[in-house]
Amino acid sequence: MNATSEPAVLVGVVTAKQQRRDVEEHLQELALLAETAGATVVRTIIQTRTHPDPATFIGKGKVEELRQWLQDHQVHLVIFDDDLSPSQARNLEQQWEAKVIDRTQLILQIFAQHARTREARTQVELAQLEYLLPRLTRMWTHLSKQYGGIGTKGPGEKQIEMDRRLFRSRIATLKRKLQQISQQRQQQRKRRQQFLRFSLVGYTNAGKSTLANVLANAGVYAADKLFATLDTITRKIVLPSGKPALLSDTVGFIRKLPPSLIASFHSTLAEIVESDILLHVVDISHPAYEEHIQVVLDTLRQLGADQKPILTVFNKLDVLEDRQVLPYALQHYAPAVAVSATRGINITGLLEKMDEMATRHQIVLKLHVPYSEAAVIGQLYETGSILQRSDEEQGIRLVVRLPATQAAQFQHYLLPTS
Ligand SMILES: Nc1nc2c(ncn2[C@@H]2O[C@H](COP(=O)(O)OP(=O)(O)OP(=O)(O)O)[C@@H](O)[C@H]2O)c(=O)[nH]1
Ligand SMILES: [Mg+2]
Repeated sequence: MNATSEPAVLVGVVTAKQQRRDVEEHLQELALLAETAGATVVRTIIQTRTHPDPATFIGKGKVEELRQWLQDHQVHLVIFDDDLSPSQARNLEQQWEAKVIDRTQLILQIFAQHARTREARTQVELAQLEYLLPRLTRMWTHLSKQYGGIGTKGPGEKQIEMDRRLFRSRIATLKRKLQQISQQRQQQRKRRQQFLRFSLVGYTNAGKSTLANVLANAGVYAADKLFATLDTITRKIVLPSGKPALLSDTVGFIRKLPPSLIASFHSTLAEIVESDILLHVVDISHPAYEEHIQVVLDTLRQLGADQKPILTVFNKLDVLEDRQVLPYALQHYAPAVAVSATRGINITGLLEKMDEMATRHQIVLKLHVPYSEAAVIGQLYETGSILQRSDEEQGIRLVVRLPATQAAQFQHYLLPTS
C-alpha cells in the first residue's frame, strides 16, 4: 500500500438471478476501478441473498460484523458493486461511520480525476451534479470533512452546502457551456466531412489508444488504467489502397456506465455516431470478453450507433493462452480480425480489412439533381458527404460519398460515368 492510497472494502451480492462466477468477475473489475481511483482493496465480501435487504442491502448480521471489522482495522471506505438507494447508503454510513459508495460513484470519481480538457471537465461535472441532485438530503458532509478522499472529490465537498436551486442553476450553466462546445465540435466535424471516418470503440482497457498509436503513429495516451482516455482524438491515416481516412480514439465503455455520463459525454461520443465504420476493439485474452462485447453493443445501441458497419478487432493476441477461443471468436463476430497492438502482429491484416470494409460500405456517386427537386439535396447532405458541388443552369451537379446501403434511393439522379 502506498502512502496516499485509501484502504477500501468491496461488497458484492449474489441474488437468485445471478451466478456466483459472474459476481466474482464483476468484483474483480470493481477492484481495478477502485485501484484506478487510488484505493487499496483490503477485503472483498460476497454475500448470497435471495433479495437485497431494503434498509441495508446486505443482511443485518453482516452489517454488524463488518461494523466491528471496519472499526478494528480503521477502514472508512466501503464500495458496493450494485447501486444502493440513497437511504440504504445513508443507513450504512451511519452504522459504519464510513463512506459508502457504489460502482456509479466510483466511475464518476475516476472520470473526474482523468478529465483534462475543458470539455471533459464540464461533462464530468454535469454528470456528477445530476447524480447528486436527487441525493442531496444524504448527510455525508460530516464524513467527507472527516475522511476526504474517494467519493468526495469534485463537486461533493464544496457544493454540498448549496441548496437545490443553486445546483439546478449550475446544471443549466454547464448544459449551456456544453451546447457551445458541441456546436464548435460540429463545425470541426463538418470541415472533415470529405474523409472516410473510422472510430475505435470498445471496453475500457481493450487497447484502443495503443492501436490508434500503431495505426496513426500518434502520441495518444495509453495506460494500464481504466478510462485513460476521456477525450476524442482524431488522426489522419492512409489505407493500403492509398485512400486517406480519419481515425478517432474515444472514451472506453464499461458495465453499468452511468446514464448521466453517457448523456453528458454526448458531444465526445457524437464522433462515434457520425463515423462511417466502427472498429470494435476487444481484449480477447480477457475471460469475460464476450460480456464486454455485449456491454459495448448495448452502449452503442443507447447512442443510436448500433446500425453502423462494425469490424471486430480482437487485440492482445500475444497474451491469449487458450488458442481454441480464436477460431470461434473470428467466426462468431465476423467481420473480424485478430491483432496485437503492442507486438505489431497483423496490423497489415487489419489495415487491409479496413480498406475492404471501406469499399464495401462506402460508395462515391456522381449525380445531377434538377432544381425542382431541391429536397433531394438536403437528403444528400444528411446521409452523405458532398465532395464536389457545382450549381449549373439545369440543376446541381454533385460528387457524393454515401453509405452503400443508401445509394439505391439516389439512382435516379446518377450521371453516366465517363
Ligand atoms: N499484451 C498486450 N497488451 C496490450 C496490447 N494492446 C494494448 N495493451 C495494453 O493494454 C493496456 C490498455 O491499453 P490502452 O490502449 O490504454 O487501452 P484503451 O482501450 O485505450 O483504454 P481506455 O482509454 O482506458 O478506455 C495498456 O497497458 C497497453 O499496453 C496488446 O496487443 N498486447
Ligand atoms: Mg484509451
